[in-house]
Parts: sequence; C-alpha cells; structure tokens
Amino acid sequence: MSGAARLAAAGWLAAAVLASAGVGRACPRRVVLDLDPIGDFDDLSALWVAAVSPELDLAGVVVTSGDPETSERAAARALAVVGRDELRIHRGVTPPAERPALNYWSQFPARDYEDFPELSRFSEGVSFTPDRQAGVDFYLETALASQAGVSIVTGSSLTTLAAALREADRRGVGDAFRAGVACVLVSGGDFRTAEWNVFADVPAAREVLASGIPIYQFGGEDEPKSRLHHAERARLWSAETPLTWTLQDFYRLYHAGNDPTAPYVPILYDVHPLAFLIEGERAARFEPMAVSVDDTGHLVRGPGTPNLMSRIPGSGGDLVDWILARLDLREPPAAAHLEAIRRLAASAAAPPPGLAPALDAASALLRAPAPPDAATARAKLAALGEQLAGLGELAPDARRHLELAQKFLLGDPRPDAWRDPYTDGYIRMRLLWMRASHVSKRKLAAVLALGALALLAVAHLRGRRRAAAGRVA
Ligand SMILES: [Ca+2]
Repeated sequence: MSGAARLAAAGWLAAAVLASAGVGRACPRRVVLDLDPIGDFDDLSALWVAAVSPELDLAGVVVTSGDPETSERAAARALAVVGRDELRIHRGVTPPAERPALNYWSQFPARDYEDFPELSRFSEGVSFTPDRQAGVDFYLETALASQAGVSIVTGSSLTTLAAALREADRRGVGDAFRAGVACVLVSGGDFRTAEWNVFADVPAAREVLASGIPIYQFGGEDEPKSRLHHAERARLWSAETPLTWTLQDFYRLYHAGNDPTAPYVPILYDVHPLAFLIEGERAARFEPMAVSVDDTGHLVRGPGTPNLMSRIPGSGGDLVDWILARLDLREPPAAAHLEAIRRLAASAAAPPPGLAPALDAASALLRAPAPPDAATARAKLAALGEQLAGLGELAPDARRHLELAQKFLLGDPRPDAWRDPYTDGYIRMRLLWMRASHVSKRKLAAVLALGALALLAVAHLRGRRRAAAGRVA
C-alpha cells in the first residue's frame, strides 16, 4: 500500500467512523470555497452564506470559471457588500473546452423561450485587481499549513482541485496535501443525468474521486431540491438589508435562468454543503459508495471499496428556511464592516486616538443581548463617523464600511423598491406568451386558418340544423 493509499484508508476510516457514529461533523469548519460565481445563481448564494456564518472560518475563495476575470469581479462585489473584502479571491484553472460527446441540454425539456441569464452583468463597474497567488498555489498553501485540516467546498467543476493534486505530487508533497484536505464537499454529480460540474471536466472528477480524500457528494439534478420561489424571495426582499438588495440585483439578472423546468426560480444547491458543515446530519445524511464517472459525465455506482459518501436523496429536508435565515442576517455583516474599519485604522500611519474607543462602543452594540434602540445606535455610529476623517486617504473606504454597517443594523429602505412579479401564475402566463411569440408566422397563419374553418363549419352546421327544425315545424 503506497503512502497515499494508507493515508487515504486512514482518512476514509476516520470519516466513516465519525459519520456512522452520527457525529456528522467530521469535516473542519475552516473552508475553501471553489466556485463559478456567474455560472448559476447558487454560487454567490453559497459565498454569501459562508461569508456571514460565524460558525465557518472562510480561508479564501477560488474561482473556477470559463470567464475568470468577470467571475472574480462578481465575487469581489459580493464580498464587499458583507464587509469581507479582506478575503482573497484566487484564480483557478479554466475548465477544458473539450467535453463529453453528449448533448448536455438534451437532458432537459425543450426550451422554447430565450430569456437567458445575464449574471455576468453583476460585475459591471466593479474594479478588482487579481490576486497574485493562483488558486492551485492557494490550495497547496492552505492545506499544507492547516493543522486541523481544511474543508473544500466545490460548486464548480473540479478542474482546479485536480490541478492542485497533480501539482502537490509534482512537488513531492502529495501525501501531506491529501492529509491537509480533510474533506471535499462536492455540489454536483448525478447517477441518472449528467450533472454540469462533473460533465464540464470528467477527467478532473475522476482524479478527485481517486484521490483517497474523504468526499461528500451532494447530488445534482435527479431530485427536487432547494429553490428560491416567489414567497421565499418576497421574505428576503422585505428584510431590506444591503445584502438582500444586492441579492435582488443579482436575481433580476437571472431572468428565466438555465433550467427550463423551473424558469425564474433559482436553485440553491451549492449552499447545501455549507449547511452540512454547520448543521451536520440535520442537513444531510450519506451512504458510502464505490463510484466512478462514465465518459458522458454520469456517476456510476459499482462494487468495490467505497471512495465517496453520497448524500441520501431527500435526507436533511428542505434547506430554504435555513438559507433564508442566513441571507437576512444583520449583526455578522455589520460586525464585519466594523472590523474592516479596525483593519484600516491599524494600517493608518497615525490613527486618531478617539477612533479605537468609538469603534469599541459601536462594536459593543452588536454584542448586546437585545438589539439596540435606533437612536442609541445612530448616536454611537455618528460618533465613530466623526473620527474617520483622521484616517486621511483611507477615510472614504472607512466611511463606506460605516455606511453599510449602519444599513445592516438599522435597515436600508430603498425608495424605488422593485416588485418581484414572478409568481407561479405570472410565470405560466409569461411562458405562454413567450412560446406564442416563438411560433412561426406560417404556423400562426395555419392555426388561424384552421380556426376560421372550424368557425365556418360550426356556423354551417347550425344553419342546417335551424333549416331542418323549420321544415319539421
Ligand atoms: Ca455552481
């Protein structure tokens, strides 16, 4: 047995024992998120949940995307709104252009409308300087430096993680890297359909599945899972925090989305692994399986030694309420913005002496057992604001953080609130309209002609019936 295999067996056994003991928390809460921020709605949702959840220690973000530059800017905008600008965003490896010889979209019902997502526009106007440390190097550094191990949550293809495995082997630290990655929690993979994150890079998925690292696989397309329906969105929009507004901006670019089975209703799949990290078996239960990947990107269950934990379909219930309760949190993002001011003050040449006590007084508001009354909170934040001018060229950035902290704490009403029209009834009508608008002119003429003929036939029959009745009388 090679060193890697021994490590893998030991790691696997530990995970299996913990899982079977019902602990469900075998995975460390230090997390690397590997996402495709503009690939679908749920990647940024996962980023936001991770960034505002006090239970998680987010080490950084890796972007694995076909459009890394735009994706990084989207992630930067998402982190800035919740005061987590200190988190670094590392460019991963772009998934290969070559994909299985399978028409991926043929797995879905025909899409007869063209209201496609424009999530890349979320990055418009956002400036971001790419981090010099690439995603692969960040993976290696984080896993090798971590005493207790790190959990990797992937919501994109496994391209960057597979490249990190290869790079670790090339540098002769493959075993240490595999030991440092305590868990890989994969949002994706499916047995009945080809799921995108596996489909987009089958060789990478095979490498990760063969790595010996404990893998938790969260399924893909073949069961109803968490979706953000109109009623749940309305709940979010009514929270009126800077995050829920930004989420609404993002949703308005989602349009009919990628999945023709549920237009205008975004998925929340990629958040599921985070819920498991925090809630354990309340969020998901697993069974060990020996799984391989076929040439079309389907997972295949086989005999042999299990190489992953596959989520039991339906286990853990509906996560939407849990996710909503994270996305409308107020105190953690407000505290993060105050921490950002503290960091700016620490980097200033000569911070004003009144700044630290004003920051402490404002931070104490958030630790109070009961929410502060608005007048007290406003006064403490105003006192902090007076100190910020002393930060010189850092002052505008500090003021931005203070303004957002206040909006999280005291509410952020928008005068031009958008009414979310996408109720179930509206979606049905809208689809009918879009389908009708795609009927060709020739088909439309044929339908109208048939209708006119039917009307003529009915009128003719009625006339004959009336004439017959007249003769009888
Ligand atoms: Ca994703």
